[in-house]
Amino acid sequence: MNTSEQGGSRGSVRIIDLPVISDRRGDLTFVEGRNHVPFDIARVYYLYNVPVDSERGGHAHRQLQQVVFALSGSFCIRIDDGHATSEHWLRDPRKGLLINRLIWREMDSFSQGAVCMVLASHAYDESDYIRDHADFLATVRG
Ligand code: T46
Repeated sequence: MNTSEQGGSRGSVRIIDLPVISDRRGDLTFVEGRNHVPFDIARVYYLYNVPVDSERGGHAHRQLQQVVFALSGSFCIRIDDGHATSEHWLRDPRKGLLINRLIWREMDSFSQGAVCMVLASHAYDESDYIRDHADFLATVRG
């Protein structure tokens, strides 16, 4: 993962390294809730068949925590915590990006055939989304 930041991350996101067990049959990586990720995993979803010019995200969550992985291929996640921005390239299935609550995220630059897997702390709830950036800034800046 290449990570570049403008103004520091302020703890809003961090990289999570998962274990890997390798032998002549290939690599095996596993993830356990409340061990490798700091929450019980309530939901798993994945993005695939994503056009290379697609832009996803463009929202924040009021309560949801998530860890995002590139299981295959690569893509970029742009992070805004309301005070600083950072850019994170995901391309290693052993490394995930933990995104805490009240973080704006945008995703683009998907490679051909990229697969994005997300581990989430809660079930899907549309009322948890903040989909307007001005509302997001007003919420985090209080
Ligand atoms: C996020 C990024 C990384 C559901 O019905 N259940 C679900 O679990 C999810 C994730 C979505 N949906 C519905 C809601 C929309 O009607 O699927 C549709 C597409 O969702 P959305 O436009 O939010 O997809 P992305 O890729 O922009 O964002 C998703 C997650 O929603 C979001 O939490 O952080 O992936």
